[in-house]
Amino acid sequence: MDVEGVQFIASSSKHADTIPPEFIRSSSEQPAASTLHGVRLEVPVIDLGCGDDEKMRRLVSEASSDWGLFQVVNHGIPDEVIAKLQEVGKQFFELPKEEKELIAKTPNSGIEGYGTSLQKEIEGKRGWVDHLFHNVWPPAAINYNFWPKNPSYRSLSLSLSLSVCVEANEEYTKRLLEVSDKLMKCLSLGLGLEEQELKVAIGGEDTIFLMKINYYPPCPRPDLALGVVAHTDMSALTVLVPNEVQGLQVFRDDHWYDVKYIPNALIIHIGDQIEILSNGKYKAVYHRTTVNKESTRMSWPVFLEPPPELEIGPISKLVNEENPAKYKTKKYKDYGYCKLNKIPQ
Ligand SMILES: O=C(O)CCC(=O)C(=O)O
Repeated sequence: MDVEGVQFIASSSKHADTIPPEFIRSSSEQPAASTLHGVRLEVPVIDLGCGDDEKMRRLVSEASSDWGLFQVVNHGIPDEVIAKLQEVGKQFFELPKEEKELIAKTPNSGIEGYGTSLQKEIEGKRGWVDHLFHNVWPPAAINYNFWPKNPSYRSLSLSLSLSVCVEANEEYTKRLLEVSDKLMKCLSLGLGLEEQELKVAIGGEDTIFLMKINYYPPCPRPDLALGVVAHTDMSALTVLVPNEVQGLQVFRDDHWYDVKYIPNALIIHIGDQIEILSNGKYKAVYHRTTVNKESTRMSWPVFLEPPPELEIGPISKLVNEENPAKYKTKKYKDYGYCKLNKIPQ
C-alpha cells in the first residue's frame, strides 16, 4: 500500500491518548461535537418474509423516498451463511501485514484489492478504516487475485484458503441475488414501472456486485476521528452486513444520528444511481461511520453497480413537462470518476 494501513497505526498507538493529526477531523465533523447524542434512530424495518407483497412494496418504496435507508428482516439468508462470510473476512484482516499486502491495490488494479483510502479528501485527511474490495458477481467480473485468502500459505496458524473463502462468498452471493431481485422489483413497481424495468436499467444480469470489507480497528480517540466520511453511495443499491459494533450514522433533519441495528438484519442503502433513475423520487442516503475505543468494527457492504459503459439518467417514463429531468445522463464510469475526484457531475 502506498500509505500505512490504519490497522498498523492502531496497533502501534494502542496505549496512546492521541491519534496522528491526519485522522483528526475538523471541529464541525468530529463525532463528539456533531452527533445528536442519546437518540438512536429507528429506521424503517421491513419484513421480507411477511407474505403480503403489496405491503412489502409499499414499505420499501416509502422508506426509499423518505429515508434512503432501511433494514430488512426475514430476508432468507441463513445466519450461518452470514457468520461464515464474516469469519473469512475477519481472518483476512488478522493475517500479517505482508500477507495482506500481497493483494494490495496497485495504481493499475482499479478499485479491487486491499487498501486504505478511497475518496480524495480535502486537506489530506484520512478515515480510521482499511478495506478490501473484490467483485463477487457476475462470474465474468470475478478476479480471484483480489479475494481474501492467505496468499502465500506461509503462516501455518492462519491458513485461510481460497476455497474456503470462495465457498463462503458464493453461498452469500447466491442468496444476496435473491434478496436484491426482490428489492429491485419493489422499487420498480413503486415507481409505476414494470417489475423488471429498474433492474434492466442498472445493467440486468451484467450488474456488478462489488463486495467491500471495512475494517475499523479500535481508536484511542473516537471522539475526534471518523471511519468512513460522510457520503452517499455511488452505486445503485447497497446491501450491508455489519458486525455487532455500532457505528453507522445517518444525517437527518440537520443532525447526525446513530442508527440502531437489529440483530441479523441487512441494512439497505439507496445509492446515487437509483436516485438518478427515479428522477429524485428515491433518495440516496447521506451517511458516515464512527469508530470505537475498545472494539474492532467491521462491515460487509455489497454495492450493486451498473457496468462502467452503461448510461444512467432519469428513466424517460418518469420525466415530463411538470417533472423535468433533474440529473444528467452519463456513463457510470464517468459518474464514478467525477465522484471520486470531487468534480461536479
Ligand atoms: O460500515 C458501514 O456501516 C458503512 C460503510 C460505508 O458507508 C462504505 O463503506 O461506503
